[in-house]
Amino acid sequence: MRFFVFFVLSTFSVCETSPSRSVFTNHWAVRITGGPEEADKLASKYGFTNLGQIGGLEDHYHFHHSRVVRRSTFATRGTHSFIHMDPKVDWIQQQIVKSRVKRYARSDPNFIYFNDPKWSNMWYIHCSDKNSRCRSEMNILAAWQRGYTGRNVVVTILDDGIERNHPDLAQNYDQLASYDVNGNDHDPTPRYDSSNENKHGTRCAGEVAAVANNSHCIVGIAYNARIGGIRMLDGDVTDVVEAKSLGIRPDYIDIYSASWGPDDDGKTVDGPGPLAKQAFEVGIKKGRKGLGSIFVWASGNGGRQGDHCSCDGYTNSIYTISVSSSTENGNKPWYLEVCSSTLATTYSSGEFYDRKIVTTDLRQRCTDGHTGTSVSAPMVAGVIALALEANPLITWRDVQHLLVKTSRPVHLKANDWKTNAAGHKVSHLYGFGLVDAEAMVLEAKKWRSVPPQHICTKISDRRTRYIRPDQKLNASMSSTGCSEQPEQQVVFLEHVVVRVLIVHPRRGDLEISLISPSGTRSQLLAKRLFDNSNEGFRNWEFMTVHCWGERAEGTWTLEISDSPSQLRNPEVLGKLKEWTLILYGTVEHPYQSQGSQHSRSRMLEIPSIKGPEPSPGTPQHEDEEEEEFKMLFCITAAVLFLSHPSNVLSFFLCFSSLLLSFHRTCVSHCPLGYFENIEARRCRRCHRGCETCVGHGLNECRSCRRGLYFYTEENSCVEACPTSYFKPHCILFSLSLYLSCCSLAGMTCVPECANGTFFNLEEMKCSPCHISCSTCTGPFTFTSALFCLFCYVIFSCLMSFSTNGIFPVSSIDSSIYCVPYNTL
Ligand SMILES: *[C@@H]1O[C@H](CO)[C@@H](O)[C@H](O)[C@H]1NC(C)=O
Ligand SMILES: *[C@@H]1O[C@H](CO)[C@@H](O)[C@H](O)[C@H]1NC(C)=O
Ligand SMILES: *[C@@H]1O[C@H](CO)[C@@H](O)[C@H](O)[C@H]1NC(C)=O
Ligand SMILES: [Ca+2]
Ligand SMILES: [Ca+2]
Ligand SMILES: [Ca+2]
Repeated sequence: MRFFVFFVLSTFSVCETSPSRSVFTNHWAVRITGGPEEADKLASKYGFTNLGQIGGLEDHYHFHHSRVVRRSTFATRGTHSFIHMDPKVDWIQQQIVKSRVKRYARSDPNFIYFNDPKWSNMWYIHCSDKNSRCRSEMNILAAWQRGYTGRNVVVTILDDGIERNHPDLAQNYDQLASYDVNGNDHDPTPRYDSSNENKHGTRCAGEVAAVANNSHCIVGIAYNARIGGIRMLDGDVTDVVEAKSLGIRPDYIDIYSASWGPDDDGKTVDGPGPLAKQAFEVGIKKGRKGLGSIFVWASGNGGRQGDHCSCDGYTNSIYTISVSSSTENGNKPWYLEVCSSTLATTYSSGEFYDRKIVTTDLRQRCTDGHTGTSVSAPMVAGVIALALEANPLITWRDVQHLLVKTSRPVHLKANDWKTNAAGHKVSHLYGFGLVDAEAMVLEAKKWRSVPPQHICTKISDRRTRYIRPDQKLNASMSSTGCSEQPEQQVVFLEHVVVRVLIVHPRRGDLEISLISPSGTRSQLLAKRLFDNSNEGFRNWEFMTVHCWGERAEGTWTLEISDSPSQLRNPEVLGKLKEWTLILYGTVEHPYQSQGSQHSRSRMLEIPSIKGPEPSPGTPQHEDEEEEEFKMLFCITAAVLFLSHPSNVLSFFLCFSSLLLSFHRTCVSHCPLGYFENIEARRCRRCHRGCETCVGHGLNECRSCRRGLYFYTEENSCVEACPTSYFKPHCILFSLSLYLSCCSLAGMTCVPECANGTFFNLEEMKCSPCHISCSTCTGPFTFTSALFCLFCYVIFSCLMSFSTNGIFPVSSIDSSIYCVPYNTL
């Protein structure tokens, strides 16, 4: 069967115009027994032309229907479709221009080939492999193809040094962007020891600016940028060391990338001291000749310890761009720290079977084992370097606006994605989502600086409020956005900071949320299992970016809850003594200053049936047919409504969607079912069944509407997964799939086994759990290596598995081992 499908495909794909689009053709393959005469008869009965037998395949005919739309994105309906039900037809299939063609499209003629040996392993930049593990949504290649490679931009890595004579760094190494704060000299070369402890800075530097096409190691994201290193982590880090490091040559260095911070132990609350704080402020005010230094920060690796990045004053600062990580499959990595100050995300490592990052390594080597959020800060620094090349005049705040505007959720999985009142999708795991280098350079190119930053501060009264374990404490404050003081007035929000003075017997028991006037809820603090401190929060500042673009005016509510752990006397109550709301933002709409010739470009239009906008290669028919279908559906809904008034909802929905399609509307984000065509500034329809997509072909889906399953191999949405493919992503069954599913709690991808049993991969059947588990996902053994692996998996699947069980520990290099809980 396969053979003739390809035969038909190759016959028709060559004469079609756009090989990258996957659509239904007006050709069918039919199996009819009874000879050519019978086939002819059936063809004419339903209005087809029989083009004869398909190659050497007996009883298989090629039918053509001239009155059916030649290229359509969905299976067409009409009297011809009744042939499907004719008993004389054994089998019939409308031909689709599908993945065969698509895969050729992947080796697109513009594809850049570099001779660097690890180029093919740089999965987060390009798709060189033909399998479905292709992940290129950071669009770095596309930014390069537009000519941006970081030229004339200077980046430095604040870390444990940089191997300046590394063959993949030497050419871009910049002495003037470097300093050794630990050694107090101008040479940031790391200190070598047998464990290669000081490899971190060199690894980060390569990600940003490793030299391209030099037959060595990798290609940096901004491979023509200048790269320096500030050696400051290899020694006692003090406030002075930090302040010095953050303030080195602010007029020369554009971007500072830092992948370090306070201990990620889940119990520390710490941030910049008074000098480092001043260094940040001086940097954003005076750096880059007044445009502001750009500080990029890793959000932290304390996920396993239940750390929350809001307790890290560096990532939490409005002056740093805090960056999170996601695995290649869009899963939450074990080290990820959740908090509301995270702005954007890049790919990084995940479980041991997920791919890691390749980069330059100490001793002139190359590694494919770079991991954690340390990966993500330099990646974003590289992407910002591309944007600064596109427009060197953007300010430190413009850079943050650009990231808010262009980062996307794509396939990053989190259960807290929400759309704020300004239309931005945001999550506590990933901020505004995966960075998009191409969108960054395109936006940067035409960007006009946002209006000046205003700061509106309001302090609560000094009334002590008790935090009772059984009841949430709600403290509200109404704000005018300082409308009475023009110098401070904020109408449109950027960052929001809440400073709290809380006295509490056990800090780790607290949870704090902030609800904006528009109803957006930011979690400022989550419970931290290991935080036993009785110090409370003494004027600690929590920050959220989740209200970005919303209006400042209205009632703000701080919600505090306390769930006493067994380690404390629940009779002792915590107290909120004072809180301060600090709103940052602008009076004018930040994007109105973009000027009239630019403002239109900020909007994407939803197409209408009146829209005279057939794009090249897109048949007009499909929209018309769909509208016709919609109209018919609406009429049906109207009739139903008239006879049964309880059907009012579908009637209403239908008409509102019809109205939407008749009127062009400007929106800041395309609705579900549409994708942004940036060049045409339009929202275009995804293929039917797709909820999100990157194009409107059948194989360009990224997620599916309810009731359909995402078929990963083909990027399409199907009603049922093919055999041996499992829901919800129709992935071929494999060990790594099985393990990765476990971290997607609640998703079924292995055969379901009864409670107390698990799916045994060796025996391919359900087997009983170890006696200690009520539920499990794997066997339980203390001897084999599998034990660790499954201990780990058990943990990711069953969050409650803790006190009397095994607790998994994992180092940053993903060597996984398990220890009994008590010994921790
Ligand atoms: C890299 O160098 C090779 C020659 O070694 C050349 O064929 C190729 O086009 C270069 N790639 C780029 C992107 O410049
Ligand atoms: C605070 O608000 C929540 C709902 O957001 C409510 O459940 C709770 O009872 C309120 N607490 C008090 C003390 O009113
Ligand atoms: C297993 O137990 C859970 C609750 O403990 C229940 O919801 C579920 O239906 C049970 N599954 C089976 C297959 O018995
Ligand atoms: Ca030195
Ligand atoms: Ca290289
Ligand atoms: Ca942390």
